[in-house]
Amino acid sequence: MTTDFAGWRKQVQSAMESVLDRHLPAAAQSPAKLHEAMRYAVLDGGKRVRPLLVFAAGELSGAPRDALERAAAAVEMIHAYSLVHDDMPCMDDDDLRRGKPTVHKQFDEATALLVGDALQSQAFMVLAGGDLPADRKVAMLALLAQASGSAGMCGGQAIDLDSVGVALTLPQLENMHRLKTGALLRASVMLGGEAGKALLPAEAAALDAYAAAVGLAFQVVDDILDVTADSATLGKTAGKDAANDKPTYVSILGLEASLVLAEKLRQDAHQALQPFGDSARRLRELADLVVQRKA
Ligand code: GRG
Repeated sequence: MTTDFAGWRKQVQSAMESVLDRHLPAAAQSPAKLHEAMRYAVLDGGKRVRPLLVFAAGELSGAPRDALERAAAAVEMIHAYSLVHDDMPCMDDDDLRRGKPTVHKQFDEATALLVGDALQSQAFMVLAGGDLPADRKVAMLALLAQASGSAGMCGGQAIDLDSVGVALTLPQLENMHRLKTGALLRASVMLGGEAGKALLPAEAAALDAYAAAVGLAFQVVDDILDVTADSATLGKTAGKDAANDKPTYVSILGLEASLVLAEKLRQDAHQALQPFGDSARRLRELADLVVQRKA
C-alpha cells in the first residue's frame, strides 16, 4: 500500500530528526557550548522542505537510503547555518526563528557566528562520508559548494543586503532569489537525483527545470506570507520585508499578481516533471505544498 503524501511527509520529517541527531556532534562533547548551540539551531524545528525534496528526487533516481540521508542532512545543515547568520544583528537582526529565540539571543553573537561556520563544515563532512563511489561524492560536494557559496546562496544574500531601499526590477529580484533561496532548493533536488542511478541528460534538465520553478515559487510564497500571515503562525517575525524597505514580489507586483505567479510556477513545476510519469509523484506533491503552505 502506498503512503499518502501527509503520511510520507511525516515519516521523512521524523526520520530526519534522528538522522540529523546522528550526524551532529553530541552536546556533551567538548566544546560543549558550541555543540549544544549547533544542535539548538538544527534540531526540533523547521518544515524540512529541503530534505523532503532530496528524498522525493531520490525516489525518482532509486538512490540508496544512506546517501539520501547524508544529502538531506547536509543541505539542512547549510540551511540552518544560513538562518543563524541571517538572524544576527549584522544582517537581519531578528529575535525569533522557528518559534524560538534566535541562536545569538539564546547563546551569544560569537557562538552564533561559530555555529554557522561549524555547521557548514559539518555539512560537507557528512556528504563526504558513506559508501557512494568517490567520483559521485565529489560531484555532490561540488554541487552543494556551488549552491551555497558566492555563486549561490551567499551571493544572493550579498545582493539582498545591498538592495535595502533600492527599487529592483523584476528580473533583478528574480536573480537575487534564484541565488539566495533557489540555489539551495535546486541543490536539494539535484542531490537526490545525483545520489541514484545516472540520469539521462534530458532527465537531469527536466529535474533542473522543476527545481528552478519550485525554488522561485518558494520565494514568491515567502513574500506573500510575510504580508498575509502572523508571527505566531510563521514562527518568525512577520511584516519584516516592508518594515526593512526590502523589495519583494508583493511590493513590485502587488498581492494578487504574486498569487497568480505562484500558481503559474506550480504548474510549470508539474509540466517539467511530465517525462517521469508516476515516479515523480512526491515531487509534484511537494510543488503543491510549497505553493499552498500557510507558514
Ligand atoms: C547568511 C549566507 C547567508 C545566507 C542567508 C536563505 C538566507 C540566506 C536567509 C534566510 C532569510 C529568509 C527568511 C529568506 C526567505 C526564504 C527562506 C530561506 C525562508 C526560510 O526557509 P524555510 O521556510 O524555513 O524553509 P524552515 O524554518 O521551515 O526550515
